[in-house]
Amino acid sequence: MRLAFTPRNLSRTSGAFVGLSGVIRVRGITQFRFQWRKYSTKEPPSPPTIQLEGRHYLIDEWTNLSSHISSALPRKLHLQPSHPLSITRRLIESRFPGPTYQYHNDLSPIVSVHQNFDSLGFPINHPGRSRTDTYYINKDTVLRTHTSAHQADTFRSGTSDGFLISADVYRRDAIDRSHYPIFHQMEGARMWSRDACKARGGVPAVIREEIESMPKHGINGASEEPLRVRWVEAYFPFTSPSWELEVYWQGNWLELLGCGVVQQSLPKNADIPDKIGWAFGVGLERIAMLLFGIPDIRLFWSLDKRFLEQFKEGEISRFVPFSKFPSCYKDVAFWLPSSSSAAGGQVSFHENDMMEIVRNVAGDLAEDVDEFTHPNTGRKSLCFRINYRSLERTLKNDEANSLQKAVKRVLVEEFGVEVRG
Ligand code: FA5
Ligand code: MG
Repeated sequence: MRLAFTPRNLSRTSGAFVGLSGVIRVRGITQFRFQWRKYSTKEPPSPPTIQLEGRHYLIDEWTNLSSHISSALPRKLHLQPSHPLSITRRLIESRFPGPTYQYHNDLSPIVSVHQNFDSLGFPINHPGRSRTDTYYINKDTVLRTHTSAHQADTFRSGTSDGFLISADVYRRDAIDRSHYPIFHQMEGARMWSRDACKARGGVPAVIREEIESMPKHGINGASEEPLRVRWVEAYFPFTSPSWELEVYWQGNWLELLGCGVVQQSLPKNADIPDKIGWAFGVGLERIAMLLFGIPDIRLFWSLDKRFLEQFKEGEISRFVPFSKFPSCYKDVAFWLPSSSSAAGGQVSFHENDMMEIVRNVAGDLAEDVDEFTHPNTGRKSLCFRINYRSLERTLKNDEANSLQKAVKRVLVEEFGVEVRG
């Protein structure tokens, strides 16, 4: 890892620094402001920390949080009453009534590696744990990658048989119209005592009975066509068997949720070994896109009145696009440096690093980023096509060119690549 920092503010009193703040870059793609807390010549400097939600966290070689991400932490879109994500959340909550189901909507996104991975049985070499996939605050602390991070604690608290947890989650992931590095999930789970169900025909019979009695709704969403859905067998370390539910959307299968029967290790570790249950984790943006006819996941983050004023608490309405602004495609092709010539040894480059660079440079002006194979050469180089497009205005070619120039600069300066075109 390469670390570089640009001091912004050095203050000096009676010969001793009392404060130092600036911007720290970990390979350019990861930058945030830091503050060294007060010290004098008598006191050794405190190690660098990052402040999130009012607390200081030590940073280390695992830290890979960008300012684009950390600045979104306070938004809490799922709690804004007339935002489509909150309307969607409330609609699902109304089908899972209390007191059986308790709702948790304000759990902090900052969780331990143990909560996010270990408590759910993720093996140590699971790709989801890598810094290319997960935002680490430091080696022990992450931004939750899924609401399942709270399953074990909520089962252990034992305050209700079922729960719904709605929250913002964070992942280094692809850039396209259905993926965003910050999105919202709702975790649902329900436990039954095997003994208590015996007299009523066993757990499956009791579940069937309960499903029959759940409140129904007649909502079809924004599409006039009947929805095509399919169940796909899946794998999660904490459920077995497991499935994912997909729907047909804009010409492709779009995944909505993962679910399954909770692995027995979870109730066992939560001191409720007699219990058995199911859990699901649904992407709230994906459901809201279908319900409201929202064509691009970036729109959820829009502060444009033309978006926000279309929605009312408790109402499902069809999104009316403002207008379709033109796209601006820009390609970049580059060779990675050989590991021997790379400063500091081996350089590894993951597709998600490209996504992170583009997000940091272009923010929501990047609509999608595709990796493709350059047709003219057998030699392996990396080629990406970036589609710049604003949802709110016409993007000028000059503006797209300067974004593209900035992306190339980060690639060269921070990853040492040789740009070919
Ligand atoms: C999970 O996150 C599991 N925790 C779900 C689960 C819970 C399984 C409980 C079993 C029991 P997955 O990675 O598939 O699974 O994500 C779940 C849903 O989140 C996806 O189906 C999709 O709707 C949504 N999602 C995933 N990545 C993104 C993204 N980058 N942008 C928007 N939505 C996303
Ligand atoms: Mg999935």
